[in-house]
Amino acid sequence: MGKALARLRKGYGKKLVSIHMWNAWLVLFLAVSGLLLVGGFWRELLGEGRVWLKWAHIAFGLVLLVPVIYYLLLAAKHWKRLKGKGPQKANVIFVLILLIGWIVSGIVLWQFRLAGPRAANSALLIHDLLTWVGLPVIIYHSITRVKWLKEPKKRSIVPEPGLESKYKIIGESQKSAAAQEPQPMYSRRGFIKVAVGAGLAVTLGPTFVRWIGRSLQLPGAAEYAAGNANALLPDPVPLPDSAPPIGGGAEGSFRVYTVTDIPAFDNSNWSFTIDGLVDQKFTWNWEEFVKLQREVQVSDFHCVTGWSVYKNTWEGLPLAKLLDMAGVREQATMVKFYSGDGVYTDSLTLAQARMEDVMVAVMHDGKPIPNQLGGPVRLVTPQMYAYKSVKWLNRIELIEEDHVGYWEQRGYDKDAWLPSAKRV
Ligand SMILES: Nc1nc2c(c(=O)[nH]1)N[C@H]1C(S)=C(S)[C@@H](COP(=O)(O)O)O[C@H]1N2
Ligand SMILES: [Mo]
Repeated sequence: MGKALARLRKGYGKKLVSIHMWNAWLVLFLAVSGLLLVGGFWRELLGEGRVWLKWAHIAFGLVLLVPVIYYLLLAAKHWKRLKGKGPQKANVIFVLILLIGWIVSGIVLWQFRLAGPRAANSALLIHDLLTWVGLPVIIYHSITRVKWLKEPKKRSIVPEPGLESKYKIIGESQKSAAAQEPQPMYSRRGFIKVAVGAGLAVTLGPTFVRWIGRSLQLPGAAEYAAGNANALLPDPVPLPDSAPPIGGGAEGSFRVYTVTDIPAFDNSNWSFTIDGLVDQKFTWNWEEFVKLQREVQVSDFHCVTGWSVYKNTWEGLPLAKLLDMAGVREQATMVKFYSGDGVYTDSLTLAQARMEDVMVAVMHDGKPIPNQLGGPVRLVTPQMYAYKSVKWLNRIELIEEDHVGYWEQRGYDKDAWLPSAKRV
């Protein structure tokens, strides 16, 4: 009877140790892959590999459910063992909230199409926030609790004596040394903990503060306008619907995305061309371009990574009107968009391009679009994710064959429709 119980308890301790180990490796992989995925620098460097990394991140994130569920099955028992150990209980709860929060928000981000933009938006914030809180804690935990710093009796996962040799936590020599003179061991541990904590605070602190700043108070319209490096004259004069904006002013903030340096334009280096399979090709300079008849629309703007800006009042040229001006030839099937950054492109089918809300936008909420946000002219495709919204748009080409855009070459879905879109 006693033996059976010992075997049972032995198996249980072993299980906890292996759950902890699997969990640690998974979280390490997820942290590294996650940081590579968000880093703008790595985005470009990874190229096509980014797609694989994203899928691996999602797949291993789902695998993380295994140790979590497995632990939850053993939790009642572990909980009894932690009786009286308040800090360790708090620790377990913290880790569970962290892991479950990561998994749930990760699933929403993975299934952003089903979840819709608002849910994806919150999930992104939660996923990031948990990373910012959780990662430093985990790094601290891994460094300060490495085996040689640990005294066996203080471990929260205590294998039975028989397992001690198998999951060796502290070498024999160290163990006896610790037993003989515990004082220096403590102070060294204490010192290392403080050092690691300070190191993390110094290295991660500033980035964290910047992230909070960016998430909670992204630059507003006024700040972007102040930083606008475009110098195009004359300023376009807003239509009555634009100023004040009939949408009441955009809600939310744009995150500046670019795959190149942010370009700036003036009258000497800016022009707008529509060419390819058209009856009449046009090239306008700025003075000519601002004279073309504009219209106003209010629409939401959704980035596929989860953030949105609602109720934008855009003023510009409906793409369908531009296409009609140029006269689309019979053979044309696709519309290709070029950015003045010289790198970014995307395309729409003719039917998509002719949707009434697809706009070559010149103004946002009654003001010229600043260069950080793609001004003087950007494409707006309210029913699709914003990677279709080519910034610094300066050329539209009618083509016969398909064109795979910048992010689509790098794995974004060719199908950029929002869940709510009326597909054409
Ligand atoms: N030229 C160019 N256009 C672009 C991008 C880019 O990197 N370069 N990013 C796209 C993506 S993924 C998004 S979400 C929006 C972001 O627009 P914003 O930078 O004005 O917020 O621009 C889209 N158009
Ligand atoms: Mo995006």
